[in-house]
Amino acid sequence: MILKPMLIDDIKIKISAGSGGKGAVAFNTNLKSLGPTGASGGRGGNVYALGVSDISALRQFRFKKEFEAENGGDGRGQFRDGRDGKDLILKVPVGTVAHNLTTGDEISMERVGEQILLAQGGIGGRGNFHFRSSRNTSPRQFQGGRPGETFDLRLELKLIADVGFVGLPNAGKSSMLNRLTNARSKVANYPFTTLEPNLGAYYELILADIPGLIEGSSGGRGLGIKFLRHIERTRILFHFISAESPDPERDYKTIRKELGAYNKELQDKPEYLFLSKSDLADKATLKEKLEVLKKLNPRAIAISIHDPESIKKVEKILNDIKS
Ligand SMILES: Nc1nc2c(ncn2[C@@H]2O[C@H](COP(=O)(O)OP(=O)(O)OP(=O)(O)O)[C@@H](O)[C@H]2O)c(=O)[nH]1
Ligand SMILES: [Mg+2]
Repeated sequence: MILKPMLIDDIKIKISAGSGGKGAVAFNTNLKSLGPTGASGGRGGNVYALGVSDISALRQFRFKKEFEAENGGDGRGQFRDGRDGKDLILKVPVGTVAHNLTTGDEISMERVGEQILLAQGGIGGRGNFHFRSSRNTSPRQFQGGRPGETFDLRLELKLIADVGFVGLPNAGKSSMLNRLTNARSKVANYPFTTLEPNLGAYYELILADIPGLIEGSSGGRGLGIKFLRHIERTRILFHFISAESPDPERDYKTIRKELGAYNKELQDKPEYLFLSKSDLADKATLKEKLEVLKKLNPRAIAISIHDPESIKKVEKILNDIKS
């Protein structure tokens, strides 16, 4: 068995930008004049986040929790400014929301390659050269460097997918993801097979399969609330209800309720309803259950991974979404 490490999607770290270097106090000694030559300190390094496509990139923060950019160098004599501190660039997956826990500010990483400033380095202090004036030709003043910004940062990954798969456990979500894309989501005949979200690409559409939801998920039951965040930003929901279910309407309402309890907006997303594993029900029962679902959502269709015609229907829906 291949053990897949757990997806890290919510983690807290502390970041500190570098402090500025202090200004120097120095005088010109080799020339006749005793003019000030103390230069300024360098700027402290900034801390940036860089968007990457690897959704497991937050794993680097699992054990190491404190990250600091370099301090600026101190100013020196002979007008030599201190060097700037090196910036620190943290790679985070696209879809990460970074919450500054001190100010409450939040920023969202939307694109691969995008670089966002998280913490600003402190400016360097001025050396005595900058304090010279006609009245004070030999100043001894200088400034210390300013401290860099430092704060606790919560990094929360909310996958950015076009379509989110939702439903009770064992409804066939992962099977359909695998059928439609080249994903290898684990499939098995027991609830909670999927323990973390899986992504698959259908042409340019990203499909996200999340662990099964149950009554109380939004309050933390089962695999709980933890995964609902991953469908918050999907455009469209595919809702799977097994044709084996004794009461499809109840299943539907259970899931809808959990979605709404987590975030009302989830209930407003366009939803396609699928009566899944249709090959497992006899014709009459299937018809009856599909009628029930059609009353809830006129777009409901019956599907099965063993029925190529129904796969085509799902692909047609995806093609329409795509265009
Ligand atoms: N006969 C039949 N079995 C199916 C179909 N789709 C899925 N299954 C089976 O149903 C079981 C559950 O499928 P999964 O794809 O793991 O279901 P899931 O909704 O991802 O389940 P969780 O990850 O637990 O939420 C597996 O044994 C699949 O082989 C189908 O269309 N027909
Ligand atoms: Mg699954």
